[in-house]
Amino acid sequence: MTIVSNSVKHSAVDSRVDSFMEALVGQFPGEREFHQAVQEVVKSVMPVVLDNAAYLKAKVLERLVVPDRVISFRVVWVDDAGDVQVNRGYRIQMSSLIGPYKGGLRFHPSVTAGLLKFLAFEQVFKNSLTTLPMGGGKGGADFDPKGRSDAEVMRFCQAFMSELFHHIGPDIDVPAGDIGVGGREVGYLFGQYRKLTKRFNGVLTGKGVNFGGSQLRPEATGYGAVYFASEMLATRGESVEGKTATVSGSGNVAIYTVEKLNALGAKVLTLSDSGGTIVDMDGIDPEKIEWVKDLKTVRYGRISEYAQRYPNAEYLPGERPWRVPCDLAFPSATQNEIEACDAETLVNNGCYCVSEGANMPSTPEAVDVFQAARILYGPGKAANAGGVAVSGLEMTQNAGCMRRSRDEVDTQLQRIMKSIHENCVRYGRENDYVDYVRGANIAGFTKVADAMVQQGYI
Ligand code: NDP
Ligand code: 2IT
Repeated sequence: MTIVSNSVKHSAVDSRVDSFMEALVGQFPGEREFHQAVQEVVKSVMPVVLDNAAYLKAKVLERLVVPDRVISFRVVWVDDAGDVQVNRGYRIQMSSLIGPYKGGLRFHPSVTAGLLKFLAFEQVFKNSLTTLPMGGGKGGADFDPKGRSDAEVMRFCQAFMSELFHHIGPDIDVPAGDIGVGGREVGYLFGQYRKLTKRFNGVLTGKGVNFGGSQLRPEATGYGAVYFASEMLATRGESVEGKTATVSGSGNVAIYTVEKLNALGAKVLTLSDSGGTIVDMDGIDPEKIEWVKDLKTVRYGRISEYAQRYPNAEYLPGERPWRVPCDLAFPSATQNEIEACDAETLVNNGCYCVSEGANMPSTPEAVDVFQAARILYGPGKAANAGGVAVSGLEMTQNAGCMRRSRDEVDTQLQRIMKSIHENCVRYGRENDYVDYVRGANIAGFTKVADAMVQQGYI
């Protein structure tokens, strides 16, 4: 690959980015998060594209922003009161250039085709970074699991899969979990797929370990985000041991981020949900995080209950964790949860390493604050790739009818996070600073763009 030649001037690059984005916004109006995600990638890779005649001729950027297909469907189910409910379901099959479509399902009332397009687009580059052969996709529904009974969640999953099964398969498209979709939902989805198709295969990842799931898949995203932070800190001769950390969210990614931070000797001060933040200056220790795991995955409760269970902790309704001073921050809830003012507060209070467990949790203005302050900033598509990487291992495990031990998966996960970090440094180093955004985007993009050129105009 050729890195930017000096002949490509910055102003020329900027104007190409502007005209590309203008066309995109015109083509896909109103899809704000999708525009945001594309702009970040296009800013990073435009110099590489302008310097590569084959990429220009093949119109790689213009093709990468249009999904292979967008599947949209009605999901009809009956709630516990006997009322008929109607939801919108989607699967965005973004790119299968380097492998079957791969990416999670999100069940949340905010889900739209545009929101899923941003996630599917990010997934293409993230999956490419993992070094495993996976294309990119994302799906979900505007179903809100909050307050729903187990039986309602099961009926919804069955209704959702009754349409989705037409479009997926172990060598076609392999969904997994995301917000609102964890082990319970994947189990119900898999059961319905099996009933409809009579097939037992690796069509979904994040399955229970007793029916083909990989060891360590639930832990993988959170553990991976901490391994990525460790790699970033190592570039400054440091580690997470003895550091204070803030974590947002209290779902799958947040819980296992805290678990790994504790194991490596850090002290975690916060967790949150859409209702507010809990601050525990004594640290959310291993016993407390076990309690949170039970709260969130067995009782489906709210994080405010933590402050009742542990009275030394404080609950801050309606607040995010970012004004609590810390060394390390792990945004692990949702997109755009760190705005510029939050980023300034974090940096001013001494935070110097941000590892994103969530997808696109920092606004572009917040990223500018982190990078201007020269802190270690690991964007989601690199830092949270451990989850889909272990999903990729689960796919190979299912295809080969074999099983890996927990230690084997953990070793692979650490190796993959290290290799993602190395690639970010390789493509993102600028004198004594690593721009992990640029590094991740260029490393993820080149592999996919080369595959596109090599496969012809299709
Ligand atoms: P969960 O559903 O397990 O947990 C989500 C957490 O984030 C909950 O605490 C939830 O609070 C909070 N949250 C969700 N939406 C909002 C919102 N709009 N405002 C404030 N808080 C919110 O999801 P995951 O932990 O799996 O996912 C978290 C993030 O990590 C997402 O960005 C996801 O895309 C990303 N991710 C997940 C991977 C995985 O393997 N699961 C892999 C890579 C990235 P509440 O209960 O109040 O809604
Ligand atoms: O955003 C993500 O990478 C995920 N939700 C995990 C996707 C997967 O296929 O494991």
